[in-house]
Amino acid sequence: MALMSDQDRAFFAENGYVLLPGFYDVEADINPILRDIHTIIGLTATRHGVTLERVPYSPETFDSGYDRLIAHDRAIGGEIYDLVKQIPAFLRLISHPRADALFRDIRGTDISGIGAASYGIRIDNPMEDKFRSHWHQEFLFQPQSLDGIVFWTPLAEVTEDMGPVIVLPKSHKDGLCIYSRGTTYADKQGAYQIGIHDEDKVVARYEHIAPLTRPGDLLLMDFLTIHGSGWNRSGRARWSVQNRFFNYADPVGMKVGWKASITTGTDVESVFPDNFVKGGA
Ligand SMILES: O=C(O)CCC(=O)C(=O)O
Ligand SMILES: [Fe+2]
Repeated sequence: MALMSDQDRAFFAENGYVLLPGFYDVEADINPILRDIHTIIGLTATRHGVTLERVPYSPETFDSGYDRLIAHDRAIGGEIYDLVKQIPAFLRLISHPRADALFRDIRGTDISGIGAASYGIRIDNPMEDKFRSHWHQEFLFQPQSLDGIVFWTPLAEVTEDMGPVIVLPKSHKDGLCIYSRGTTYADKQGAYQIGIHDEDKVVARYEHIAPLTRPGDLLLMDFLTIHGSGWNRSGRARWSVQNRFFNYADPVGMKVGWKASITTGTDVESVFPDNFVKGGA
């Protein structure tokens, strides 16, 4: 079976993103992750001595009790956030043979990579905007290869009010933006202080698209496509998987040395000195 139609391939090249409905096999690839998340929530509650009345596992109720657990103690949510990234079925998904083959095929390479700390499971809680990703291009924060691709896939159906990820079509064509630190996002922590310089003006140049997705669907985003989190105003956490492939054979990746995610301490201002406004202003 072809991994992607010619039409989707052309759409991705032109728009810098594409949605591939039903790319993964939900039963084989997604549900085992959900089952383990359900169990881990239960075990974490037990570890903290919290009694949770829970709906038994089903793909629709995999996070049953999670909302009450974080209402009791938000720090337990942080613990779960770290634990679910260690689920074997999740680690299988991020290096799924079909996903790897798709990346190699799109980029015409026979040597792909998965950057250190370049993958995870987002849990975007309702009304909690602190951990939203503001507008960015992946390559600045994951300096692995210029032609890298974000693979974004939901663990639960994403509805409009859950604040789907927002994509700016064709923004990849304008290259790596100029960024600044400590301006718009001066009140944020560490790497989150970095934002696109003159962000409002830049993002106003493009259309904004927020695709609705369901488990099994795969959203691809070019490493240069500007995107950001929506606002979750629903009553349920938005659970989603992010992983990324890069191309070792890309000359820009080779030049910068295929660096790990900024979250591991990569100093992106020294990797991209020409893409930062001097003096932070
Ligand atoms: O899911 C989101 O809100 C943001 C996702 C994102 O930035 C990414 O997958 O690279
Ligand atoms: Fe991103």
